[in-house]
Amino acid sequence: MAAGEAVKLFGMWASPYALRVRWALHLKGIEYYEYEEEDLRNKSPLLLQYNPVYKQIPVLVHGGKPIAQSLVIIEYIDETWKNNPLLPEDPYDRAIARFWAKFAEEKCIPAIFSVFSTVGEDQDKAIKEARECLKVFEGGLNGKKFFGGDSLGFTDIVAGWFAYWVPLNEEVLGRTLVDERDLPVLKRWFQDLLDIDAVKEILPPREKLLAHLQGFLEKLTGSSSNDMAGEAVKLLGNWASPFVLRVRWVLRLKRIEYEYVEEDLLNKSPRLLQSNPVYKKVPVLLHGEKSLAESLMIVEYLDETWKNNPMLPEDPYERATARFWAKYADEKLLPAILGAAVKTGEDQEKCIKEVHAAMAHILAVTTAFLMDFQVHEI
Ligand SMILES: N[C@@H](CCC(=O)N[C@@H](CS)C(=O)NCC(=O)O)C(=O)O
Repeated sequence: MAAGEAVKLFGMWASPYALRVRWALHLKGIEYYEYEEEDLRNKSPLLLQYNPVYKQIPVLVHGGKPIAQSLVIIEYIDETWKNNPLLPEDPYDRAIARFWAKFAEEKCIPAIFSVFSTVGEDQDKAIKEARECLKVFEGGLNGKKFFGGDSLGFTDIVAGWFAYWVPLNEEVLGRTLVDERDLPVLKRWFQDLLDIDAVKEILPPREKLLAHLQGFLEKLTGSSSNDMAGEAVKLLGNWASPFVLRVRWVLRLKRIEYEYVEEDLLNKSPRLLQSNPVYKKVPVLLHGEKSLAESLMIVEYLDETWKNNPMLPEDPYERATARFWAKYADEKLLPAILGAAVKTGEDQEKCIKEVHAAMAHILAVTTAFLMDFQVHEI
């Protein structure tokens, strides 16, 4: 087949398998191909015709001939367009490149997948196993910058999407898989890959992919198998309220989409009075037909409804300890702080002492919380 024949790619924007093919085309400078975005829930007749065996994207059509399976496609591209070779010339080096690509495909992907499709203790086990697998994989770099040497090669193209997907999945889950301490070589390879213009130029948009992964992970882990998780979420709040802020932190950390409604606390809306008739305060969470008041109740409700990025530990004793300190902060520390701010004379002195005593207890816990959840981002 002449390299000059028409090229068409069937893909899906969030598919790492399609991305690898697009990277290969991009590195070869084949910019003129036609791209067909597939809706995988409603596949086009043409896709089914071109890939009747797997019925999957990516499919490359070159001069009217279809080629399926991303690894097969990449080798085809490399053999058809000879510039910027992805596989080395030497047969042994080619075999090694194929060996690591196969290892990434058959060992690393399922190991990574199981981290992001489990929760709790199963997830801890999956993280340990995936790290072991990735440790072996990083050994394949063997002192080189890329698997291909100084520039990207076949294995880099095949496994390079880990560099973008893994940190985003970590963000969604609130768990780390690849860190500097355990996998320093892989971490550096991630960074080196993402520094390459040809790689960066065709990455899917970060926020869009994050939202997509969030939905995907929820389906996988059943974390929103609770039917309610799909219902619309609204928050009645006030910009200056720390109680509202803590609910917003949790909504953000769990990447829950919601509508924010600002309340004027000097002129409360009928909706606020109706949804929180007992306290008549913000925050109020409206979820589907239900409404819920009191920030600590809301935080626990969100945590139980959306299981990703857990706020409370799994162990019952650790959960009780977390609730103990949260209650202490609200019932002891907060009144003392307010007292210190508004009272005078001896009463104020007493409150300041109480604040100091309370702070001494709570400081370590609060610091750990702030460090853990990077609340400064929100
Ligand atoms: N081994 C295949 C995997 C391709 C694949 O899993 N494609 C997914 C999109 S990421 C797909 O088309 N899924 C639709 C389906 O399986 O019905 C390859 O390397 O091309």
